[in-house]
Amino acid sequence: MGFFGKLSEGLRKTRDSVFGAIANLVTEKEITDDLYDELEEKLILADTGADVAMDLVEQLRQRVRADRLRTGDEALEALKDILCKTMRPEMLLSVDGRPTVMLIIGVNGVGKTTSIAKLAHLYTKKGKRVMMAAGDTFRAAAAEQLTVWADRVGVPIVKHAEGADPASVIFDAVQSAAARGYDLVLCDTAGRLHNKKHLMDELSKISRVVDKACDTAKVETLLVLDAITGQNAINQASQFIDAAGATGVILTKLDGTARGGSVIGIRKKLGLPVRFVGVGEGMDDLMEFDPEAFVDALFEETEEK
Ligand SMILES: Nc1nc2c(ncn2[C@@H]2O[C@H](COP(=O)(O)OP(=O)(O)OP(=O)(O)O)[C@@H](O)[C@H]2O)c(=O)[nH]1
Ligand SMILES: [Mg+2]
Repeated sequence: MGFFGKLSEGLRKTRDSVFGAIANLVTEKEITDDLYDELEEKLILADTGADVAMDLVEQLRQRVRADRLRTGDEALEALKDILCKTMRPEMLLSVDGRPTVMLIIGVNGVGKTTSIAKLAHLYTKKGKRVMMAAGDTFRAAAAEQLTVWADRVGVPIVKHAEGADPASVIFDAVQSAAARGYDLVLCDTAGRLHNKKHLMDELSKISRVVDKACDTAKVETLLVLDAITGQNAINQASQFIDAAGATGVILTKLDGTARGGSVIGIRKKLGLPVRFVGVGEGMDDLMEFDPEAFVDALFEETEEK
């Protein structure tokens, strides 16, 4: 299955439960206040969050008025455009550091380790030389889990004994990656719920050691959020972001929810671009986030009918 097929399949529940209905609503009804109210309700059902839903509907209202849109099809195109603009990052993510170091952070069980495997696979396919660092030294089986993935994807992994200092694992990995000309170091971290101070200390230590290991390294800190918990996760993320200096989001498990609309408001709510979305458990199931493709997939089937 190609990129679009996988994305489309991963968004099937969300499309079937809400966005198909939104497309029907907007294209089949007259553009009235009732329509806007219904649209707002449906967006909230899709888990965009109430404030984001209200804002999207207001933008659509203004667009319809300003551009004198008459037909439902025109209104739907306007809505799609508004959704894309809301999600579009200011800059693309590029792996051009020497090396680029991605710290993958987030609470328990959201999909950090699996996302590292998928990222390794994705960038290996793009011809990048990728290394993993087993920075979750807290949980007994964490390094083994990552090692299984490293073998499967076919990339090297740097790991220390359980209980070792995560910063020292990451130091070794970055130093080795720089010496051996690797492009990307993917660093796993522990998912335990940190208190803010502990988290800040640990992550600032990791940043310092990355600098020390290699002063040309470029760090991206990606916060993993689980789409199944959606708005709850987003609302609890700000503390994490402040403490960890996150630069982007990976939204996982979109395939497991009918409420995948949470992705729409992330940039606005957290001030961070969504960089990748997870749509399954396999190593091919992570997509670079592309707002246009995402919106097309959300509305796909309905348009073809
Ligand atoms: N359906 C689906 N499952 C996913 C996705 N991403 C991760 N998972 C599953 O979520 C579960 C937890 O994934 P992990 O990668 O171990 O999560 P983690 O954040 O590393 O967990 P801890 O290390 O315990 O904090 C696993 O069963 C994964 O297969 C996704 O995009 N879709
Ligand atoms: Mg893990």
